[in-house]
Amino acid sequence: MSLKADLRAFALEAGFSEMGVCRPDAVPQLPERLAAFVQAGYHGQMGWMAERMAWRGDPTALWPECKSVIMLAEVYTPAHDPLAVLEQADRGAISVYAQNRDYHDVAKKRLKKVGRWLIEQVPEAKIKVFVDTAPVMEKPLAAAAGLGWQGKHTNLLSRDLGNWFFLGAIFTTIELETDPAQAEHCGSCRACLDACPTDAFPAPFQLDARRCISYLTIEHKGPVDLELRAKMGNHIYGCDDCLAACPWNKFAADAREMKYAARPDLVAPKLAELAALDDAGFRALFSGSPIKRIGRNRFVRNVLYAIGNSGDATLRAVAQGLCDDRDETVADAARWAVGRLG
Ligand code: B12
Ligand code: SF4
Ligand code: SF4
Repeated sequence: MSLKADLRAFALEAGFSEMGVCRPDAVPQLPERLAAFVQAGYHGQMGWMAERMAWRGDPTALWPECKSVIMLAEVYTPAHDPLAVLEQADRGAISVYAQNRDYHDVAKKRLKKVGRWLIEQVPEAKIKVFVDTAPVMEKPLAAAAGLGWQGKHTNLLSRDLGNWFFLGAIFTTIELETDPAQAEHCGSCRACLDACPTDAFPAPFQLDARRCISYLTIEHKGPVDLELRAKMGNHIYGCDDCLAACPWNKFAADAREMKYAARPDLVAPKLAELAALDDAGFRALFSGSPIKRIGRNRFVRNVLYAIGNSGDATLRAVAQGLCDDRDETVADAARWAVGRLG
């Protein structure tokens, strides 16, 4: 077998569900599209997207020695219906990807394992591994590497995997054979666009992150606009509504990593209990989880927005108890929730 075929076999055995390869300059439209996104202000407070745009938009600038980009898919398909919790107003909805261990740690470990194997085969080669946080546009690169296509919800999906998968990248100085890009199979479907509670898609294939609940609950600091917080429902960390709507999930591959299997206490946690978390309680509950990153204050802010949207008058006292919270954004959210529950 060729080095690439052996590499793919090793990556699949290690737990990834698909692998593809492209050249670092495979998507010449990247700088222009990234610039259009940032110029429109769609990145909101994610100032890091506007910084290092030269690297983010062009992998050859990030690492000039790179000859191949190896893109890998790490599946986390839920075993339960992720939309069921949206019907339970006294419960919080945590997106599927955050219901157990942090994928940044899990996928990076696996990428390093695959990278080490590659170096063992070609000792003079160099590699760099990336998951999410580096200035690398993983979705268009994965599309160029043949892992799937960017759907109208902007995430990568494929006919074999559905859309519940993370992406990871290995950049290498080895020139591996590339894979053909896949055709787009969204057709006339617009289920994801119609499912979005906040109308965050200005057009198909484009997202205004400032309106996306995932951004609002995870990235946005300070109070959320009144118009948007009322549309957040009981989403308290991330959002899966557009992903869950996609008909290609009928063919979704099963998750292979038990570390992503939902923790029972995070599938539909009680808002009243989450609102009572102090710093220590928050850190203990979310140790090893991606949720830990946003800290107690932003999390409790989100929980209070969900309480305000619950229509459940029994939760009014919970919000009342936080109206004088030391964090001004939490106190503002609490007063808003009390007002909504009248
Ligand atoms: C910033 C970011 C966010 C932001 C902004 C999302 C966005 N769509 O840009 C926020 C916080 C909102 C977010 C949310 C989520 N994210 Co996020 N996020 C990222 C991150 C760090 C960068 C993405 C980026 O570069 N955006 C900039 C824009 C310009 O790029 P783009 O989305 O590819 O946009 C393209 C289109 O607009 C296209 N375009 C424009 N016009 C047209 C027209 C046509 C016809 C076409 C075809 C294309 C096109 O050009 C752009 C460039 O290709 C990546 C990790 C990484 N380093 O890549 C993860 C990543 C994209 N996120 C991921 C996930 C899982 C999520 C969530 C599902 C999490 C959740 N459950 O809450 C949601 C999904 C929300 C959504 N519908 O996108 C995964 C997606 C995996 C996958 N299968 O695609 C990634 C890859 C992380 C990872 N390593 O797995 N995320
Ligand atoms: S993640 Fe939720 S809010 Fe964001 S675009 Fe998808 S459906 Fe809309
Ligand atoms: S829901 Fe429909 S339009 Fe959206 S990504 Fe899936 S197939 Fe494409």
